[in-house]
Amino acid sequence: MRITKSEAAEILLAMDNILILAHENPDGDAVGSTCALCKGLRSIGKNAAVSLEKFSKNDEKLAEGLIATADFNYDHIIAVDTADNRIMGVGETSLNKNCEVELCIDHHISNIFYAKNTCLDEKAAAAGEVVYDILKEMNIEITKDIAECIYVAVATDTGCFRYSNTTAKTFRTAADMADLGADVAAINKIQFETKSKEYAAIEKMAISSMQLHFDGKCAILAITNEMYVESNVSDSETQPLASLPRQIEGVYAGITVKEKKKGMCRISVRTNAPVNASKIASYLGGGGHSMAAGCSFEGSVEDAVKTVLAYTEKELKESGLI
Ligand SMILES: [Mn+2]
Repeated sequence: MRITKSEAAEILLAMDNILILAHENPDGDAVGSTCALCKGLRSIGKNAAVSLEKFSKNDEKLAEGLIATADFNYDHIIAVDTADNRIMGVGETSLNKNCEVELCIDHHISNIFYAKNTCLDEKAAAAGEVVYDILKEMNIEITKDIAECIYVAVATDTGCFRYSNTTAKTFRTAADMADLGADVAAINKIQFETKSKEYAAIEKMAISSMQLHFDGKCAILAITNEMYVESNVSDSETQPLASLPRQIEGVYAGITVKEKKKGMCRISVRTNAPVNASKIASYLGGGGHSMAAGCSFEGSVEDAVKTVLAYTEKELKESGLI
């Protein structure tokens, strides 16, 4: 059932012993929004914890002390920033992806309504924005700690307020977080102005692998397993690679194929209007937003590239660009 933010607030107020999950490969929004919610719930005396799959060390400070231990007892499961339970990250728990989710808080237009209750605001730039609205409905005091989680969520999902999902409300949310004490300069430096040597090494290889197709309207990066080994980068650090191909002038579809392990690829699609990223990803069983989407692909990098290029060509044609 689709519910409003105030209904979500009521449901949360009635719950205790709460486990909070997010999608696999958790990004800044997934970590920031789950941790903000967890901290908010704990601040009013609820027993709550977060279970996440491996995330970037940039986000480690946000989750300090919140990760569910093996003996954490819960009565309710909440999922944040997760449009589809097939991409649910269950972390160290013994849960499976089909676990019964009582409440889903999300901003993906591709949400499949797998949860008992879904609070979806597809206009929100980040799940963190929705969590902020719900915490306010619950009259929870937003501490500096919570504000920093929400700021990370909103800043990372908008590429530091550069992507087209950024709205006036996103800026207002960010401004509120600054007012509430979030150290935005320090966070921006960590999130957007610092890269590890390992990441720098794979970025260099990724850029050399870039190819243009369809009259320069599509750029594609192929990151092989060998590149991961050579650079020694952790997978959770490689998320910024996805934004590189779309930065090329004239590109409408920027594709990144990452071979996480042999025969298993992750495809990220970033587009400029009118090309729809979610449509391209959905041909391969994935989804997301109109300008940022993703999917998995079983097969070699070469096959993944060939297949995603075919669907990209289809979408470029349907958009009247080629
Ligand atoms: Mn998000």
